[in-house]
Amino acid sequence: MKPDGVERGLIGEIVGRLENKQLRVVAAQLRTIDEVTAARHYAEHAGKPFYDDLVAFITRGPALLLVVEGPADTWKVVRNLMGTTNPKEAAPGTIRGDLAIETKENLVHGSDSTESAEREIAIFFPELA
Ligand code: 3AN
Repeated sequence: MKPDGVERGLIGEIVGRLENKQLRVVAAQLRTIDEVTAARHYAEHAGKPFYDDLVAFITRGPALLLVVEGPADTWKVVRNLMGTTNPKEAAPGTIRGDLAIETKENLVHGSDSTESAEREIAIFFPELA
């Protein structure tokens, strides 16, 4: 959960949606992400026009880092719960569709493949990797 979700007091709402779907929270930490870690995490976006704003946003206050567990391809389940990147187009019923309106402040990040889940868990929870 990105800093906007924590600032807006949406921890319970968003974690509740994951738990209601029967995903298990297996690691959680409230942490202000530093710039070096943000740059590792968002390496694929380096050089894009929104990159500097994205790093400033993701480091501006505590994020809630979560690892959730479920059946095979849980990353897809999480992405479906999140809704599309642009909240203006995200379906009602999704986190972004119901709770966000601008792409820049879209509340949540979710790994987009098994490989990125492994990579991102290693960045944020090296003790689990
Ligand atoms: P998602 O978070 O849905 O996986 P990505 O990985 O394409 O989307 O983008 C990562 C983050 O970069 C997004 N959550 C959003 O904050 C930001 N972002 C992506 N595309 C744009 C864009 N066109 N304009 C502004 N910010 C963007």
